[in-house]
Amino acid sequence: MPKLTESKRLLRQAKKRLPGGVNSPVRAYGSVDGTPPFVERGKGAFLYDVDGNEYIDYVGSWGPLILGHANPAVLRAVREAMAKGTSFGAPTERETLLAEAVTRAVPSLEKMRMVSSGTEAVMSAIRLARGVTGRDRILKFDGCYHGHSDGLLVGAGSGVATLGIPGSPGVPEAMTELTVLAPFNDLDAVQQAFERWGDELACVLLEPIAGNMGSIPPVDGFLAGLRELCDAHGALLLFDEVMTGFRVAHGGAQQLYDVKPDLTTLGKVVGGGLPAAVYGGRRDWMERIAPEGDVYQAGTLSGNPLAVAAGLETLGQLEEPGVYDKLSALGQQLTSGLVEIAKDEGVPFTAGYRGGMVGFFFHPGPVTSYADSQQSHDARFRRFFSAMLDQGIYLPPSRFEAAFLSLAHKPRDVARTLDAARVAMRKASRVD
Ligand code: HOZ
Repeated sequence: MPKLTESKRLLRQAKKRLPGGVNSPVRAYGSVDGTPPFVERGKGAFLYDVDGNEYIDYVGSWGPLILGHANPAVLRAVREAMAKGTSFGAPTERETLLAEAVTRAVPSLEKMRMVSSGTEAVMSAIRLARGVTGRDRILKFDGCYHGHSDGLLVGAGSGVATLGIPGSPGVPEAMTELTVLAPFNDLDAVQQAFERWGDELACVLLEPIAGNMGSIPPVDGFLAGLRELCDAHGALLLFDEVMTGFRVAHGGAQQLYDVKPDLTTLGKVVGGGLPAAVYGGRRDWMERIAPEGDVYQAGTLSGNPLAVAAGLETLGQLEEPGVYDKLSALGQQLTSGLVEIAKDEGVPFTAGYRGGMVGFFFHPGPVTSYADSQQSHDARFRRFFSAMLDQGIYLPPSRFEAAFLSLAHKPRDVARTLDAARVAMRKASRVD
């Protein structure tokens, strides 16, 4: 591991007041047996910790930082907004401008509501789906993660998968009884669920490219098949694009796979590194949201002017031509390089990317479900992760998280990462 003396001290101190010393579980490095570097600052593709170590960052604050750290124009926009006040709890023009930028990129969001986190966006979208259909059950997929609201902590990925928590105490069974679970990419299982619960299902909810059990794309026809089943049974199709929105393509996974959901949630990139998220969809359904309609949802910091300024500047930069080609080229360079190295070292391994979202598994592949992703070799991952960190490469500290590229990454950063991967893969190959 790199020298982390000060980080260790800060972690000890933090643990006295914060569970695990952190404010979100995976950050504690529990599953990689290490000390999380305490961050001092970030710039572009790089992170710097309090011990003076530099890292090429492939976490990007878990997705929002598609322009890299401390993008000068984003900082300027936030500073200018901040000078006028940090929160009003009253409408501002920029909220409409941000909504217009979202609709330009993702036309299925004809109307939307801004909230502060992905968790909030998904739980509100589900409320709307239940409100418009008059049905209570929802269907979600094993290993997909949609934030930490009660009814969604069933078969959840991300930290729940990382820590191997089967279900969380504090979540009453009554809250999860209405959640029907199906394996990701298994259309037959969804068909069966519809046969059993068809007229009770308000929505089918999924990350169209799963990103919280590693990164797993939909198999051919899966999303289109869900669309058909939802239409046939009067359920809404809800895409959680908190991770994939503005990340895998300008119009998200729904653009990439040409499948139009009824409702969509966005987060991460849409807030440009500040807390903002969105849920929205068909105009007439969104008009059921209060005050236009009867489905209630509200928030003091919703549409916060600093987050809106950061989001607006970020989405503006993402309208430039060639942006997603650039991210894809980096994704291609990184994943094909990793696969090549693993092959040289005789390590069963598979990797893939969509735009700036990257996934890799210590598994021969294909990986199409949570069950497959759980077979990814944990000890090899941990050895690889530590050896990469040692060499200044900052990867997500869990085999169940996606990695992210930014427009600040350069091909030479990826080349340096692959040099480090050669050493790390050799170490991973020695693990049984
Ligand atoms: N659940 C987040 C990743 N999928 C982690 C968020 C964080 O730790 O900041």
